Amino acid sequence: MAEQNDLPDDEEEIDLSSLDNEELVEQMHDDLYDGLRDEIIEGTNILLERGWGPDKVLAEALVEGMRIVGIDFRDGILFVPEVLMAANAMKGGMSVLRPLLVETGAQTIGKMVIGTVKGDIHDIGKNLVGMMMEGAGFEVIDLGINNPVEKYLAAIEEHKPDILGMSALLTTTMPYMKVVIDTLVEQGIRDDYIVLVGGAPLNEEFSKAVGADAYCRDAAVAVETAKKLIADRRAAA
Ligand code: B1M
Repeated sequence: MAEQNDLPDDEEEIDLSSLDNEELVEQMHDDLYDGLRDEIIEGTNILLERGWGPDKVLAEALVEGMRIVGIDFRDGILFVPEVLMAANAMKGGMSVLRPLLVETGAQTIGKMVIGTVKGDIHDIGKNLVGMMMEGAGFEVIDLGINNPVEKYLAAIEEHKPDILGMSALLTTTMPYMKVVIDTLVEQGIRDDYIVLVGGAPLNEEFSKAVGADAYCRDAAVAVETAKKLIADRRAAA
């Protein structure tokens, strides 16, 4: 019989250090799903102490966990607040790993510059996309909100990303995406980048009309699309 002060089974504290590696990685997937930042930081540190390389911890514990989150977000099982919490937990793990990854020079999947277009200050969706992309192993350079074309151009010149991502939430600001893409065309650099666009008022047709490579309905689709287009591009090269 359970003692009076025992926690119910699903609230029992788990001693992460008592788990073997396989159990710990599985537990970290669950903790990411539940947005438990402190547990993710602890699990990350335990795996590192057991001799795992930062790239292995990133791939097997964090990225794989966020992949599961991404699938359930895409399928309508998880919603924005839960994904933001998962992304925040992921960021906790990343804060431990980032300096180590820089040291070891581990390869990221690709690089993306992302920003909300000029005149638009909505950034919740963009931030979610950035976090999910980081979770999937991309390096993300976030330009924030209200970006004029010059800011995008300076950023792609400086960071040489694979992907330029733009977000817009207003019907009055979404046409600005065409201004940016037309400028890339004028400068003869359009094909140097994969251009992805997103935001609630956009759709596939709009994305084609402005000359983007793809419209991303949500953050999970952004990750899938980015991975696919980068793989296609590398295969073609
Ligand atoms: Co504003 N707002 N807002 N707003 N706001 C909307 C967009 C609106 C639809 C509300 C409404 O009237 N029903 C409406 C737009 C109407 C229209 O254009 N037809 C509107 C308006 C009118 C305004 C103001 C003009 C209001 C005013 O001041 N009179 C003003 C505009 C200010 C400006 O930008 N210049 C304004 C201001 C604000 C707040 C500051 C109060 C706040 C923003 C806070 C912030 O972002 N930090 C706000 C909010 C919160 C909203 C709503 C309620 C929610 C937006 C949101 O965060 N959604 C919104 C109504 C709605 O959409 N239901 C509304 C959650 C987010 C996770 O979804 O951003 O769609 P979303 O992102 C998704 C996908 O779209 C996609 O992935 C994300 C994650 O799955 N995605 C990308 C997004 N960007 C991507 C980029 C990619 C890929 C995928 O790149 C590769």
